[in-house]
Amino acid sequence: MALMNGLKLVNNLSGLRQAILPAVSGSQQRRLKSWWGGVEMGPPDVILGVTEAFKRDTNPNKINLGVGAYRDANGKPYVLPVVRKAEDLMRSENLDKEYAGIIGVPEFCASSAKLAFGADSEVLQSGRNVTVQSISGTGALRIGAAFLSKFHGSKNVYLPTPTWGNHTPIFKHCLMDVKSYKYYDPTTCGLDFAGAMSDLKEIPEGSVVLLHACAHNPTGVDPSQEQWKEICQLIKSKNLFPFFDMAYQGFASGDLDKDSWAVRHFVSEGLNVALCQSYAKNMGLYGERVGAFSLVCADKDEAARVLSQIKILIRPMYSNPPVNGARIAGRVLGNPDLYAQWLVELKGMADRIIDMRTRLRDCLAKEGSSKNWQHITDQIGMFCFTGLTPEQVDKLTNDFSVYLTRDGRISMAGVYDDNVKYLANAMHQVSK
Ligand code: IK2
Repeated sequence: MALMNGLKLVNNLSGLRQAILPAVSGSQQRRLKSWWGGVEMGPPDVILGVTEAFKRDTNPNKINLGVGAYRDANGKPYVLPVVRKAEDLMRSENLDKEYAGIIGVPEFCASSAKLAFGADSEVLQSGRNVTVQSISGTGALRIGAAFLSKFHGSKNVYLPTPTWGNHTPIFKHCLMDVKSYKYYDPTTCGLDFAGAMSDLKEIPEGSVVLLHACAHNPTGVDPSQEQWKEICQLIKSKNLFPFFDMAYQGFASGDLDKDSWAVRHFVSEGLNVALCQSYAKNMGLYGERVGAFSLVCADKDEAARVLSQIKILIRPMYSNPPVNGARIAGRVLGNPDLYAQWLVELKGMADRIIDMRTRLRDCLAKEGSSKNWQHITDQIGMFCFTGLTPEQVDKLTNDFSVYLTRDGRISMAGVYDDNVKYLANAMHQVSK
């Protein structure tokens, strides 16, 4: 009966349409056909577009070094055994699927702040941090940018050159004025410390400065602790606002405390920082989208007011974050046995990447390359900024099916025993 009524309704509607159509003009008819005829084709994403091109390639030797996603020693995606354990634990707890609150899973937020600022942090003890769950690191940046845009006195945000490709669009989306400061020196494939300091000196008071806490993406070049101290001093004296992006804690050196040294140093110097965290890389929770955004405030009262406003920003964005990944991370961070296991597995990933850096450099030498590849082992974290030119990158892709971004960045996490020789040969062929 319901079906019959439905069919009648469809017939009546198409009859109505036929009755109306001849009466409307040609241009109106075109409008009825399509709302989006004027929408132009956009360019593919510079990083994720590389994966799309890789998937289309039929060469059995093809290598994808575009996206920063860890692969095991056989080149396969890796789910940390500790994550599987946490999932088993969660299954046995027979959890419900209720909404989290706007700020996400509270235990996860507390553990995440502890991981970043340190268990004995004065900030946590005095309750002057605001920490909310976010849709991974990208979501944390998005919340932070939205908050700054609404409440910070200056709309200027200074990004290092180069920086992760998504930083500019995220801040622009939030109507911030995106500017840059020098960071990388292509002649040394290392840090342009003098350039960075002289640019930071010129930045107007109150501006936001984005800092990669560790394992700078895309260059793999981090300041030393002495250099961080100088940067911190300058930012403090110029009254700039430090905004940390920490997408790789533990992934750079294998040591979580060492990798958060810069953040903790700034806080210990009395700077009230913003901080974005991601568990995509260090816990391998890429698609679970687990992260956190924190603001260190002057006191508990300020923190309560800031939190209330962050909730007001999040609510119309996505209402509240997904619970599954945060529950996994929360268990790993909160259970001493799982935490201890995680440290071992995290170090294992960091060490494999460090080992592959040495292997790649050795293989290039064996190929007979006379170029100086020392930066491959000097750089740190997931990426190596090879110094290859866009033309050399094109040749790598077209002649050898090695996929990477055109800035010459390779994800070291995609290099493993079976492809390192092939890669070294290809790099040598295009750069000799
Ligand atoms: N911030 C930085 C500096 C990042 O590198 C990332 C992750 N980028 O990974 C993709 C790539 O460059 O190949 C993020 C933030 C945020 O990542 P997510 O949202 O996945 O946590």
